[in-house]
Amino acid sequence: MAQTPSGNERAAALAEGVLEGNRTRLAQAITLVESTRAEDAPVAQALLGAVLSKTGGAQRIGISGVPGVGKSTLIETLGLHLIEAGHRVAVLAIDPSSTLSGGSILGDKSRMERLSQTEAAFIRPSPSATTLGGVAQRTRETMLLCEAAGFDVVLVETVGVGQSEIAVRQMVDTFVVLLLPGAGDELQGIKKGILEVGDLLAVNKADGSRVNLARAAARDHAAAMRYLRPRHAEWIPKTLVVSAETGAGIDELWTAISEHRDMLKASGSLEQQRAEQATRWMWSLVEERLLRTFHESPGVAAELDATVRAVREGELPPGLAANRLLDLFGGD
Ligand SMILES: Nc1nc2c(ncn2[C@@H]2O[C@H](COP(=O)(O)OP(=O)(O)OP(=O)(O)O)[C@@H](O)[C@H]2O)c(=O)[nH]1
Ligand SMILES: [Mg+2]
Repeated sequence: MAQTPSGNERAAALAEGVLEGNRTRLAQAITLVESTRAEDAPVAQALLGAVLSKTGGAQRIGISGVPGVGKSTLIETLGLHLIEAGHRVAVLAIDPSSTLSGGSILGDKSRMERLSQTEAAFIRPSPSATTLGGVAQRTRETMLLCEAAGFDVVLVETVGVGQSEIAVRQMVDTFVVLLLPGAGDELQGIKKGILEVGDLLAVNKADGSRVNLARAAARDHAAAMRYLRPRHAEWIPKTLVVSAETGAGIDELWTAISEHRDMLKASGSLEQQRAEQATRWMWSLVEERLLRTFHESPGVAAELDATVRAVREGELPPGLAANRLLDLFGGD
């Protein structure tokens, strides 16, 4: 029987392939970091450790907005535009709805048909059937692998619903929020939160009969933005008008993304933001691991259901219940 390679050998071979920009190895490396098998975890971490010094080189951009706003179409148009300008573009997705519906993967690939056939692009849909935290963690690691493989622009698509958008905000340099034309009602409907995390707003579908509507929406959003406290003293989020379908305004969008990036670099905020993101990521991993260990602890597992029930029925104060569970955890 042939001897299977050790974890370290596997990690080293994959790291070498990734650093050479080998797409098959990159795909295998991503599958490894996405794996939920316990024995794969140390191999994945060894692999990430081996490529770490070659990461960080990409412009990391998040693209968010409500379902159907045109994120995938925009990524296709922007991606092709960037590749023409000599960039290598990786596209990742965090889609909490795909974990529920079994995946919008097919839809996304067909929406990015030309991009997915381009050698300078790499498209990786989000893994399904895990928690959002898990998906976000994997996407972050996938981003690092893509950087190590030489992709200099990483575009992360996420549906604009609360948590997933915050998860992406915390892994990118520039966060773009796409909006639909038609101000008024839409403006009311959009949570203030999504505007607060955006570095750039772009009203999409500004084509055909919607051009004027889109311009009006952009003006309204720009006005609304003035009431928000900017995330950076040096940057007032811009509002643009684009059409992912016709390509109108895509140049301007890229210029604005690059201006934002230049501002981050010149002010030292890029380094600071990435340092904060990395430490926050570490803490979220610590919290996740601690929580898992807590649930797996035999003492806790034996009492958990009864304790939760007692709290639900008002028989036990939550504080006391927490103390008891933690004592059980500490006693293991
Ligand atoms: N007219 C017009 N239609 C567009 C534009 N961009 C996207 N669409 C259409 O809008 C629909 C949704 O586009 P997608 O790119 O799939 O939107 P999405 O935001 O990725 O959607 P989800 O991934 O489902 O959240 C498709 O039918 C697109 O053809 C645009 O600029 N103009
Ligand atoms: Mg999409």
